[in-house]
This record gives sequence, structure tokens and C-alpha cells, in this order.
Amino acid sequence: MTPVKRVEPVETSPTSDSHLAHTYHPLPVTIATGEGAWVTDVDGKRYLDCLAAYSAVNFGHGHPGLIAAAKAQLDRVTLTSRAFNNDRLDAFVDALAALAHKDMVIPMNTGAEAVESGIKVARAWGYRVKGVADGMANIIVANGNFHGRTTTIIGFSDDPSAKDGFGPFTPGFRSVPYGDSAAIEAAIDGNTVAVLLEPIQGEAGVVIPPAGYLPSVREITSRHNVLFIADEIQSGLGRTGATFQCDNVGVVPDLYLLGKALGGGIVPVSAVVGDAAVIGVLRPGEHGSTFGGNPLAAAVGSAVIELLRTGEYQERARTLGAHLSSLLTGIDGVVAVRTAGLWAGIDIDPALATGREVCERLMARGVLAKDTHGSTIRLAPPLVVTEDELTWAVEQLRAVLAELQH
Ligand code: IF1
Repeated sequence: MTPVKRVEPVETSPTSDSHLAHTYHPLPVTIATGEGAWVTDVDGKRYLDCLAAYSAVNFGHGHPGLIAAAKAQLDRVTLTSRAFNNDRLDAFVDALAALAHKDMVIPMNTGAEAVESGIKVARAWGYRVKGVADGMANIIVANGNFHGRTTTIIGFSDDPSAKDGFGPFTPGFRSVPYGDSAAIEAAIDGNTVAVLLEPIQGEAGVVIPPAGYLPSVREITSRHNVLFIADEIQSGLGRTGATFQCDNVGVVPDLYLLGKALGGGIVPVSAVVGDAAVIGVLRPGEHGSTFGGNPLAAAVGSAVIELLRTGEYQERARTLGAHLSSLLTGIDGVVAVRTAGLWAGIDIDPALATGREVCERLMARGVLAKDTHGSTIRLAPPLVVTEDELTWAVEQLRAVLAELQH
């Protein structure tokens, strides 16, 4: 029997007395409270939050209506499991289905769970409706994707930092260049059950595909009897100036994967939303989760959907996004800008600084943002931010880049 190689445990820094796993390298700020688009650290310093927990806080910190919905439900019942019904879930799924103009919802908790659920639905649909031989289904994804951090999902990532050292991975995925619908068609075969895409790639740096890409993917998948699954976990729910980014390009996917802002920045709420012809393939006992569809999540989710029903937040993202886009034009030290609603990917001249360095300097000036890769930073403030606050934030970016140039 070959001896198991003993790997010395990674030395933690002697000063660190934290019990927290070292899975992040956060900016050196410790947030204590939040209100609207602002957060306050333990020393009372205020910051404009231009990350919004990666678009999970679209409606601002402590939105009164969402907090009230959560508080009211806390005093009623918070978790029943799906072994029994609860009096909040039907209203939530009815409202969410109506919002997406679909007729069936799988309520889950995190985004990754929604993605994993979408993969299971697509495979089951492939075997039970399309007639793919059992165990042979493949799903097409895009290079540069980020769909979460489970081992199945990182298995089809091409980011070594997300993937290396966690194998073996789940088979049945093919990755093609993002933005190239011909590459998708070339990768489809008789066993292809779905194409899974972010309508805009968030972690890749707010990468917006060519205008005709998603409509072309929709036409190709329909023609080949392949499901189109849109991961709107980050791009959806108002961020890009519409309820879904797919709305902006006139595309209706077979499945929407939703998360982040669906929980109002209060509780994890995610969902797979589609039609019974697809999601209806699942039978009792085949899928679920302890917290999926719990009454607290459903009550908060219903309040979030109510905020989106009027279109007010989508309009704010459109109007303020146009302002943000104009503010970001012609800044020395910025080599490229990509914006969609109130979401911006900003490529800084790598000769000037890394994205991390820029974010550290922005933090010192009271703006919290996050780099993605290399010298790219993203801005995604809560949709309640004001025009003046956006102007001020971009002035801080200009000042940081001016400092770095001297
Ligand atoms: C972290 C990134 C963003 C997502 C899309 C599914 C998920 C995500 C399009 C999974 C989650 C989060 C994960 C979070 C940071 C953030 C992130 F930097 F990791 F890549 F936004 F770009 N689909 N994205 O963006 O949802 O399971 O996390 O609820 O890992 O620190 P989740």
C-alpha cells in the first residue's frame, strides 16, 4: 500500500489569533453599521459602498420596507422545512413567477445552489423530455465564467485560483469563448441539454457581450432543442437598468437563475425560475434543501419583488447609470470602461497600479470598491445611491489616479 504523503499544515501567521479560515484577503476595514448606500466602520468612519455585496444589497443597507418584512416574520415563524407547508411560500413563488413571466419556481438559498439546481433540472429535462441517453448529457458554458464555488461549478471554471487543487471534477461540461455564438453552435451535439451563461460576466470584469450575442444564443438553442439558462444572480433584479439583463437584449431564457438581491441583503434567497414544461420534470423527493423556501426568506423575497414590481429601481439604475457612464469618460489612467446600468467595470492602466492598490486608496478616501482581476475594478453601488454621491465617488477615483501618476 503506498504510504499517504504527509503534508505539513500551512503555517498561519503567529500574530493571527483569529479562528477564521483564510479564504479572503479583505480590505483593512471593519464595517459595523450600514444605511442606504453608506456603511460605517468600527471607528465611526463612513464609506460609500460601491460594491453592495456584489449586487446583493441593490436596495441599500437597512431598507425600511425590507427590514419591516423581516422583523414581522421573525415574530411569526422562520423555518418549517418543506416537510410541511408554510403560509409565505405560495405568495413568494407566485410573485416571482409573475415577475419573470414564467410559471414555476424552485426556491433555494445561495446562488451556487440555484446554479446546481439549474444543472440538475437541465440534465433531468434532457433525459426525461429530450431523450438524451442517461448519463450522457452535456452543458455548454463560457470561458471566463463565474457561477459559484461548489466543486461541480469550479470544475467548469477556467480560473486557476478558483479551481486548482480541488479536483476531481464533475464531467459533462464544455467551455467555449464568451461572446461567440457560432462557437456555441459548433459545440452543440445530440447530448447537449443546455447552454449556461451570465448575460454579463461579473467576476470577469463586467464583460458585456456583443449586442447580438444573446439573441443569437437564444435562436441557436431553440433551434437545437437546447435549454438556455441565464445566470442573472449578479446581473439581475435591477442592477443593469431592467428587471433582468436579458430584458435589455430582448431575450427570454428557459431558466433564470436568481440570487443575491432576491434576499434584500438580509437573508440568502435564490431561485430557479422557468416553465412547468422544464422545471416540472422534477418529482417529489428529487431535490430540495433545509432552508429553501423558508417563511422568513419568502417574506423578505416577496417584499423585494414588490420593490421591483413598479420599475422604480430599474429606472434609477438606467438614469444613474447614464450619469455614471458619463462621469467615467476621459479619466487619465483609465484605459477602458464597461457599464450596464449602475454596474461598471473599469480597467486601470496596469503601469499605474493594480486594482487592489486603487481600491486601498479609494478606501482611504471613503469609497469601498473591489478589484476583479489584475487592474480592473468594479463599481456597483446600491441603487438608492444619489447622483451627487456618484459624482463624489468618481472624483475620488480621479484623485487616486492623479496621485498615482505623480
Ligand atoms: C465570493 C465573485 C462576484 C455570481 C454569479 C453565481 C454566484 C455568484 C454570476 C454564486 C457569486 C459572488 C461570490 C462571492 C463574491 C461574488 C463574486 F467575486 F466571487 F466572483 F460577484 F463576481 N453566479 N458571486 O456572481 O452565488 O453562491 O455566492 O450566493 O465567493 O466571495 P453565491
